Amino acid sequence: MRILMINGPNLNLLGLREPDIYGTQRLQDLEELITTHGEKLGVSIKCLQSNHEGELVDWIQMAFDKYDAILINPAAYTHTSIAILDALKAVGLPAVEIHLSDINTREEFRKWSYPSLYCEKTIAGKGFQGYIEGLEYLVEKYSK
Ligand code: CA2
Repeated sequence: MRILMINGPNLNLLGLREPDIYGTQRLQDLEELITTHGEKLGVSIKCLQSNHEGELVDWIQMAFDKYDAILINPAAYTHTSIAILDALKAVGLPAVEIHLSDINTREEFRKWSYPSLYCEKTIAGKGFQGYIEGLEYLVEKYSK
């Protein structure tokens, strides 16, 4: 099974700013954690991050027939991007939405999520553990 993990804008700053909200670990730590956990589960993980909405859309489109599922934290585009929702719908792969912080207990504008209209699950407020849970969900449900 091949899984594409996509992280959106500003997540390249993980561990460098706002540690009270996003923790002290770096994006590279997250990517290593998920890759290693994927190996234990017998799946391969490709990790991508971009600050650009169109690039995120391109990668979701590219996933069609190359990957079996998508783990995505669209970051701020969660709350604004119909383009990312449309790309997920168009590609039709199983997808889980992850947020490091609990978007339901922060500002009002973070409560709305476009990708949640498509994603099978939204996991928020569990930090890196949320990505592990999302990965395990996809592997348990879709690994052949
Ligand atoms: O909690 C999450 O994972 C978010 O997707 C993170 C986004 C935010 O816009 C969403 O509402 C919730 C922001 C990502 C910013 O990442 C940073 C990481 C370290 C330092 C500064 C920003």
